[in-house]
Amino acid sequence: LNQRPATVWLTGLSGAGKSTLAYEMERRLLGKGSLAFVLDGDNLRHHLNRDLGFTAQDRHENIRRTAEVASLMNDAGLIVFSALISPHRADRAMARAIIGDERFVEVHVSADLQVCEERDPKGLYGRARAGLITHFTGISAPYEAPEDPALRIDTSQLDLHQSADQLMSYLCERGLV
Ligand code: GGZ
Repeated sequence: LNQRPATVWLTGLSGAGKSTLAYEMERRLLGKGSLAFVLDGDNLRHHLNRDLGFTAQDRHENIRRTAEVASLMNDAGLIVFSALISPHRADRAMARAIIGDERFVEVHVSADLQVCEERDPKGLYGRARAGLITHFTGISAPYEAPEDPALRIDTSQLDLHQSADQLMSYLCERGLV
Protein backbone atom coordinates (compact mmCIF):
# COMPACT_ATOMS: atom_id res chain seq x y z
CA LEU A 1 0.00 0.00 0.00
CA ASN A 2 1.37 3.34 -1.09
CA GLN A 3 0.22 5.21 2.02
CA ARG A 4 0.67 5.50 5.76
CA PRO A 5 -2.49 5.49 7.81
CA ALA A 6 -3.30 8.86 9.33
CA THR A 7 -6.24 10.93 10.46
CA VAL A 8 -6.51 14.34 8.86
CA TRP A 9 -8.55 16.22 11.43
CA LEU A 10 -10.37 19.11 9.73
CA THR A 11 -11.61 21.74 12.17
CA GLY A 12 -13.49 24.94 11.38
CA LEU A 13 -16.82 26.70 11.51
CA SER A 14 -20.04 25.37 10.02
CA GLY A 15 -19.96 26.34 6.35
CA ALA A 16 -16.16 26.66 6.19
CA GLY A 17 -16.02 23.76 3.73
CA LYS A 18 -14.69 20.88 5.85
CA SER A 19 -17.01 18.20 4.47
CA THR A 20 -16.65 19.34 0.88
CA LEU A 21 -12.86 19.24 1.18
CA ALA A 22 -12.93 15.87 2.97
CA TYR A 23 -15.07 14.23 0.25
CA GLU A 24 -12.90 15.73 -2.50
CA MET A 25 -9.79 14.29 -0.82
CA GLU A 26 -11.48 10.90 -0.47
CA ARG A 27 -12.46 10.99 -4.15
CA ARG A 28 -8.92 11.84 -5.25
CA LEU A 29 -7.26 9.23 -3.06
CA LEU A 30 -9.68 6.44 -3.99
CA GLY A 31 -9.01 7.41 -7.60
CA LYS A 32 -5.35 6.62 -7.17
CA GLY A 33 -5.95 3.41 -5.30
CA SER A 34 -5.52 4.60 -1.71
CA LEU A 35 -7.94 3.58 1.00
CA ALA A 36 -9.56 6.75 2.26
CA PHE A 37 -12.69 7.35 4.31
CA VAL A 38 -14.61 10.41 5.51
CA LEU A 39 -16.00 10.74 9.02
CA ASP A 40 -18.43 13.64 8.72
CA GLY A 41 -19.83 15.17 11.91
CA ASP A 42 -23.22 15.98 10.46
CA ASN A 43 -23.62 12.42 9.07
CA LEU A 44 -22.38 10.67 12.21
CA ARG A 45 -24.91 12.62 14.22
CA HIS A 46 -27.68 10.76 12.34
CA HIS A 47 -26.36 7.34 13.40
CA LEU A 48 -23.45 6.61 15.79
CA ASN A 49 -23.90 9.93 17.59
CA ARG A 50 -27.64 10.35 17.28
CA ASP A 51 -28.02 10.67 21.04
CA LEU A 52 -25.79 13.77 21.20
CA GLY A 53 -26.60 17.47 20.99
CA PHE A 54 -24.43 20.57 21.05
CA THR A 55 -23.61 21.23 24.68
CA ALA A 56 -19.87 21.30 25.43
CA GLN A 57 -20.26 17.90 27.08
CA ASP A 58 -22.02 16.37 24.07
CA ARG A 59 -19.48 17.79 21.65
CA HIS A 60 -16.74 16.29 23.81
CA GLU A 61 -18.38 12.86 23.57
CA ASN A 62 -19.00 13.34 19.84
CA ILE A 63 -15.31 14.00 19.29
CA ARG A 64 -14.19 11.20 21.60
CA ARG A 65 -16.26 8.59 19.75
CA THR A 66 -15.25 9.88 16.35
CA ALA A 67 -11.57 9.83 17.33
CA GLU A 68 -11.91 6.23 18.56
CA VAL A 69 -13.47 5.22 15.23
CA ALA A 70 -10.78 7.10 13.29
CA SER A 71 -8.12 5.33 15.33
CA LEU A 72 -9.60 1.92 14.52
CA MET A 73 -9.77 2.82 10.85
CA ASN A 74 -6.12 3.88 10.96
CA ASP A 75 -5.33 0.53 12.60
CA ALA A 76 -7.02 -1.07 9.60
CA GLY A 77 -4.77 0.89 7.25
CA LEU A 78 -7.10 3.65 6.07
CA ILE A 79 -6.43 7.34 5.75
CA VAL A 80 -9.30 9.14 7.48
CA PHE A 81 -10.58 12.64 6.85
CA SER A 82 -12.68 13.80 9.76
CA ALA A 83 -14.91 16.83 9.33
CA LEU A 84 -16.14 17.98 12.71
CA ILE A 85 -16.33 21.56 13.92
CA SER A 86 -14.47 20.39 17.05
CA PRO A 87 -14.49 23.90 18.49
CA HIS A 88 -12.59 23.29 21.73
CA ARG A 89 -8.80 23.01 21.84
CA ALA A 90 -8.99 20.55 24.70
CA ASP A 91 -11.22 18.21 22.69
CA ARG A 92 -8.88 18.31 19.70
CA ALA A 93 -6.01 17.52 22.07
CA MET A 94 -8.03 14.53 23.29
CA ALA A 95 -8.55 13.38 19.69
CA ARG A 96 -4.80 13.65 19.11
CA ALA A 97 -4.13 11.58 22.24
CA ILE A 98 -6.63 8.88 21.19
CA ILE A 99 -5.39 8.64 17.59
CA GLY A 100 -1.69 9.03 18.37
CA ASP A 101 0.47 12.07 17.78
CA GLU A 102 2.37 10.49 14.89
CA ARG A 103 -0.72 9.88 12.81
CA PHE A 104 -2.83 12.92 13.76
CA VAL A 105 -2.75 15.85 11.32
CA GLU A 106 -4.67 18.93 12.45
CA VAL A 107 -5.92 21.12 9.61
CA HIS A 108 -7.73 24.39 10.17
CA VAL A 109 -10.30 25.06 7.45
CA SER A 110 -10.29 28.74 8.10
CA ALA A 111 -13.03 30.74 6.45
CA ASP A 112 -13.97 33.40 8.98
CA LEU A 113 -17.38 33.81 10.52
CA GLN A 114 -18.52 36.59 8.19
CA VAL A 115 -17.80 34.45 5.13
CA CYS A 116 -19.50 31.36 6.58
CA GLU A 117 -22.51 33.41 7.61
CA GLU A 118 -22.81 34.91 4.11
CA ARG A 119 -22.65 31.42 2.59
CA ASP A 120 -25.16 29.98 5.07
CA PRO A 121 -25.83 26.96 2.77
CA LYS A 122 -28.36 25.37 5.14
CA GLY A 123 -29.83 28.54 6.63
CA LEU A 124 -28.47 27.59 10.06
CA TYR A 125 -26.77 30.92 10.78
CA GLY A 126 -30.00 32.74 10.02
CA ARG A 127 -31.89 30.46 12.38
CA ALA A 128 -29.19 30.81 15.03
CA ARG A 129 -29.30 34.63 14.78
CA ALA A 130 -33.06 34.43 15.17
CA GLY A 131 -32.60 32.39 18.35
CA LEU A 132 -34.18 29.29 16.83
CA ILE A 133 -30.98 27.25 17.28
CA THR A 134 -29.11 27.56 20.57
CA HIS A 135 -25.41 26.83 21.24
CA PHE A 136 -24.60 27.57 17.60
CA THR A 137 -20.86 27.72 16.98
CA GLY A 138 -19.69 31.24 16.18
CA ILE A 139 -23.01 32.80 17.24
CA SER A 140 -23.90 31.51 20.68
CA ALA A 141 -21.11 29.00 21.31
CA PRO A 142 -17.34 29.49 21.04
CA TYR A 143 -14.91 28.44 18.34
CA GLU A 144 -11.29 28.22 19.49
CA ALA A 145 -9.11 28.35 16.39
CA PRO A 146 -6.02 26.13 16.49
CA GLU A 147 -2.89 28.12 17.35
CA ASP A 148 -0.43 25.86 15.59
CA PRO A 149 -2.20 23.57 13.10
CA ALA A 150 -0.15 21.43 10.73
CA LEU A 151 -1.87 23.35 7.95
CA ARG A 152 -4.33 26.20 7.54
CA ILE A 153 -6.52 26.27 4.43
CA ASP A 154 -8.37 29.52 3.80
CA THR A 155 -11.43 28.57 1.78
CA SER A 156 -12.45 32.22 1.46
CA GLN A 157 -9.36 32.67 -0.75
CA LEU A 158 -9.07 29.25 -2.41
CA ASP A 159 -11.62 27.27 -4.40
CA LEU A 160 -12.17 23.56 -3.76
CA HIS A 161 -9.64 22.47 -6.37
CA GLN A 162 -6.93 24.74 -4.90
CA SER A 163 -7.75 23.73 -1.32
CA ALA A 164 -7.51 20.04 -2.18
CA ASP A 165 -4.24 20.67 -4.05
CA GLN A 166 -2.81 22.39 -0.98
CA LEU A 167 -3.79 19.55 1.32
CA MET A 168 -2.61 16.89 -1.12
CA SER A 169 0.80 18.58 -1.46
CA TYR A 170 1.15 18.72 2.30
CA LEU A 171 0.25 15.03 2.73
CA CYS A 172 2.70 14.10 -0.03
CA GLU A 173 5.50 16.08 1.65
CA ARG A 174 4.78 14.32 4.92
CA GLY A 175 4.94 10.98 3.11
CA LEU A 176 1.37 10.13 4.09
CA VAL A 177 -0.02 9.58 0.58
C1 GGZ B 1 -22.92 23.90 15.43
C2 GGZ B 1 -24.65 22.75 14.43
C3 GGZ B 1 -25.48 23.11 15.48
C4 GGZ B 1 -24.97 23.91 16.53
C5 GGZ B 1 -26.64 21.90 14.11
N1 GGZ B 1 -23.68 24.28 16.47
O1 GGZ B 1 -22.51 22.77 8.78
P1 GGZ B 1 -23.37 21.59 9.12
O2 GGZ B 1 -24.50 22.01 10.12
O3 GGZ B 1 -23.87 20.73 8.06
O4 GGZ B 1 -22.58 20.75 10.14
C6 GGZ B 1 -22.73 21.25 11.45
C7 GGZ B 1 -22.93 20.09 12.33
C8 GGZ B 1 -21.90 20.22 13.46
O5 GGZ B 1 -21.68 18.98 14.03
P2 GGZ B 1 -20.23 18.55 14.52
O6 GGZ B 1 -20.37 17.14 14.96
O7 GGZ B 1 -19.24 18.85 13.47
O8 GGZ B 1 -19.98 19.55 15.74
S1 GGZ B 1 -18.97 19.38 16.96
O9 GGZ B 1 -17.65 18.99 16.43
O10 GGZ B 1 -18.90 20.72 17.58
O11 GGZ B 1 -19.50 18.37 17.88
C9 GGZ B 1 -24.04 22.07 11.46
C10 GGZ B 1 -24.96 21.28 12.38
O12 GGZ B 1 -24.24 20.13 12.84
N2 GGZ B 1 -25.38 21.99 13.59
N3 GGZ B 1 -26.72 22.56 15.27
N4 GGZ B 1 -25.73 24.30 17.57
N5 GGZ B 1 -23.37 23.16 14.39
